[in-house]
Amino acid sequence: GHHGGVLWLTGYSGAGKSSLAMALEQALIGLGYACYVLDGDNVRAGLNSNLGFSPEDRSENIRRVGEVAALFADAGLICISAFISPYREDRQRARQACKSGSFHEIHVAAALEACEARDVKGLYRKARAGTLIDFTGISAPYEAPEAPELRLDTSTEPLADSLQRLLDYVQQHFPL
Ligand code: GGZ
Repeated sequence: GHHGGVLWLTGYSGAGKSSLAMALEQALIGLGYACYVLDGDNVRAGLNSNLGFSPEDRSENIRRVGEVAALFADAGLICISAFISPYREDRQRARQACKSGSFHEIHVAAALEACEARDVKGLYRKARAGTLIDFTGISAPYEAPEAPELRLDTSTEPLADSLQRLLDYVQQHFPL
């Protein structure tokens, strides 16, 4: 069997992090990997239900997710985390919470313009209108990774191609 590890997806809202994470999880399970996705749906609803989107709350959100991801990796799973995680320092701290070499930063690098143009949930529109404050890319910062282990541009490449490159990456780094 494979060793545990963390695939840390970071990028704007609407970049495709959750879609990629879910599709990757299904593909990996089909190949015989043990994996689990952490995202806003299962973490912000429970463990982090007391946190919002202020800079402090985002940092605490990512600190806890980093610790949980490290635990899943220790348990032998491939933990796929899908959070904006806008601050470089917070992602660095998540990396340090994990065993050396087990943390893989994946920049889901869809351009902000593409995410805003799609605006699947209408959040960018609300952010522009000022009814949604502190919105990443519009009224809150996003610090792009400088040296991610992998970068996927989901705004110029079909999601299926990004998924395949991610799958190749995992199979290379986590031999069965
Ligand atoms: C950014 C927000 C905000 C603000 C609500 N800024 O596209 P979504 O809807 O489904 O994913 C976004 C999600 C971001 O939560 P994270 O836990 O990933 O953020 S962080 O890592 O920064 O802690 C978006 C929704 O929550 N959302 N308000 N102000 N995204």
